[in-house]
Amino acid sequence: MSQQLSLVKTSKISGIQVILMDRSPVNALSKSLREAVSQAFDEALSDGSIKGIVISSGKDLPFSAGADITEFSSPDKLEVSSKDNWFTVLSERLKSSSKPIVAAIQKYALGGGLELSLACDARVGVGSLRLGLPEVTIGVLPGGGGTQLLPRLIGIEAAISMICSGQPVNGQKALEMGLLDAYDADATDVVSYACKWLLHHISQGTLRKRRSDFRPKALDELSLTEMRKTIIKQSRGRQASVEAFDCVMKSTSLDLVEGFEFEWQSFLTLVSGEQSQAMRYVFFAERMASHVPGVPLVKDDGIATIGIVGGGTMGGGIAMSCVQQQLPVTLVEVNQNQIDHVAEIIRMNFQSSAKKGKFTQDQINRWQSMITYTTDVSDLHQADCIIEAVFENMAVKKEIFAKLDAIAKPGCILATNTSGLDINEIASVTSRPEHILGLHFFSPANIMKLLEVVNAKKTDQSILGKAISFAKRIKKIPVTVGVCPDFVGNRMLAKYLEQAIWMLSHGVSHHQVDAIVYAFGMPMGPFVMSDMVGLDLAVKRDPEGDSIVHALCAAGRNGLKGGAGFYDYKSNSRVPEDADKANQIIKSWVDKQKVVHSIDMSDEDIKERCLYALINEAVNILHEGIALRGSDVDVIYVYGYGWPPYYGGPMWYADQIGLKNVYECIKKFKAQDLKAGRDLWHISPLWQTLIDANKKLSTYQSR
Ligand code: 3H9
Repeated sequence: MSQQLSLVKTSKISGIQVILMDRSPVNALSKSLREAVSQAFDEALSDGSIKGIVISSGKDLPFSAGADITEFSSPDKLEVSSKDNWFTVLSERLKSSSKPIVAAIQKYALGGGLELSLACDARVGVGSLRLGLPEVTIGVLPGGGGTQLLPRLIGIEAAISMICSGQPVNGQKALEMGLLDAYDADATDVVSYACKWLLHHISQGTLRKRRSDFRPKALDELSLTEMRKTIIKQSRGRQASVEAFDCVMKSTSLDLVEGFEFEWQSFLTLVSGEQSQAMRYVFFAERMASHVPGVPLVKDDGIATIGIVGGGTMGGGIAMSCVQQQLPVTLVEVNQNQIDHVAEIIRMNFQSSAKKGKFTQDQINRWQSMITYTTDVSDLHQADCIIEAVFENMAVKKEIFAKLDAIAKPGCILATNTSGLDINEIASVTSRPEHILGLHFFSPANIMKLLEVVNAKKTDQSILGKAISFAKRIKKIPVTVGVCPDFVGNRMLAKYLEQAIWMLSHGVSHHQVDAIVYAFGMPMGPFVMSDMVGLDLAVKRDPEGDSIVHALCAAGRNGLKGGAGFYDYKSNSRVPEDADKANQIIKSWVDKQKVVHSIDMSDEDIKERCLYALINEAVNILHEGIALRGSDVDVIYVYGYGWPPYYGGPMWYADQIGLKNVYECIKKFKAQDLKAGRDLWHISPLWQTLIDANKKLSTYQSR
């Protein structure tokens, strides 16, 4: 007989009690779901006719995405001691249970979901699976016993790798490392698979009880110190990874109950800390970015085939992203040489990921065979979405769009990957501007998650909805923006680079700026980044200009790819090294500048000038309605430019400093710069409006 509890469904199969968690969409373990699971366990334990228990998820639902993150901001939902923490209480209760309990996992078991399964005697899974403890990615650590139970199951080193990186493993890997006891990639019915497995082991008496009664082998002192140093270096300021490491280490010296308590206190400290609050904000901001008022979100974008025009770095990367999600691509290049070149680059990129163990050779072969190359644009007549990815030249793009308009089938989405040209102008050469939009991928397009979806003046909103859904399908994070030169991310970046270069004229060195920005937490400073992108790109965009970048390029220093830019680079190295030649070029360029009044800049000024230039431009962008929300800007900066997620993004960061403080500082910089002969800060009236209303940038919505 089947019993219906609100969030849990139970049934009995051959003496096995099956408990199915049923909370859409991801089985987040909210307080109410936890209570329902507890109640179902109690009933199963007290029923004499039950031989064993299987816990799983309702049809089509994942096992669980872990604790309900929305509850982390309500202290009443979090208990003060591990003795009251549901996860660890349950873990202890299950340990003492006389009946074997198996977690039957489909789709994914993450965070508290995986911890729930670790409390069981065994774990089995079917189909494509992800198992992981991603807590550090939202600034906390596994607080449901994971740091104590996982090392006992799979060993210290493997547990550290999973917990401190937050990266999940797939089903096969989980089986090999002992995280799963049984796995069938081809099976579809996880409950019957688990029941069969459990009944077999009960009949044979071969089920081992959970291995929680021993302590994992400790690392020797030297390895421990080295490993901790590596974690500190890799985590770059993220407290949670280091705290998680320390918790895992405690599993070698504390018994389980003491270990749970140590872990829980660390969890409580982190969850109320600034880093986790910022990272949880980013988590929800990312999801909110897909919701645009007036844009219908579609489950099925109707896109089955993709056309790409241009097989440069961007076109090749976009093709890789599409085929990895089973979307066949037809790629157009100008001649056979170019086709051979792009095919080879794609092959090499896939191979290098295969060497790192990310993909199998079979997958790569299949993906490569899904790309058809051609020199004839009319071969794209069947494509459902065509992405133009040629170099940044308006005349060339217009010519291509006129051709695409002539051959594309009705309803086809026509997208340009321009990083900043006027999409309205591009659309104007076609008879169907409502089908035209921007898909601004970031380089390398097969790796970078951010995608600016550019809503042009005449773009049909249902087409925009399809483009957002397509972006998610190819595992990108879409943020919708309006048309303006450089859109959102690069427009902000231009002001940041402008400040960085301006500071050189005031006796600040490029090394100093880069070191300060890096120490703040960005992946690299503005000058290292410029070298990486290529200085010649800026010169191509503005050949008549007269900047430090032009001076360096004139001396043959185009950036990293040529081994020389603001810095020198050894062959095959990305490590910037001090370059006398560049220093001389910079010095003579600075000497030529007509700075009427030199400004004294402290390290703090340098940091603020860089960061506030970004923030100030974002406020202009929000005021113009080019970005919809402050949180969208933050998503763009975290996922497109490496802003440290524990500072939430530029808008969240400004809120923490206090908008009035940031505003006053910007006004001070503007006054200083005006006195020195330049007007670099355009200050939007939105600043004063927000300050007067005591509002925040991170929650601001422009319409
Ligand atoms: C934890 O477990 C702590 C424990 O160790 C100890 C505690 C004591 N909570 O991403 P999607 C929502 S910490 C609440 O669009 P997908 C999400 O906001 C947790 N809500 O789908 C969205 O809502 P909306 C450790 C959650 O298929 C909807 O579900 N776990 C949670 O692309 C659909 O999500 C994690 O860090 C949650 N845990 O991806 C995993 N998860 O529709 C976090 C999702 O209103 N979650 N929602 O926008 C993920 O990584 C992805 O959401 C997941 C699904 C891979 C699960």
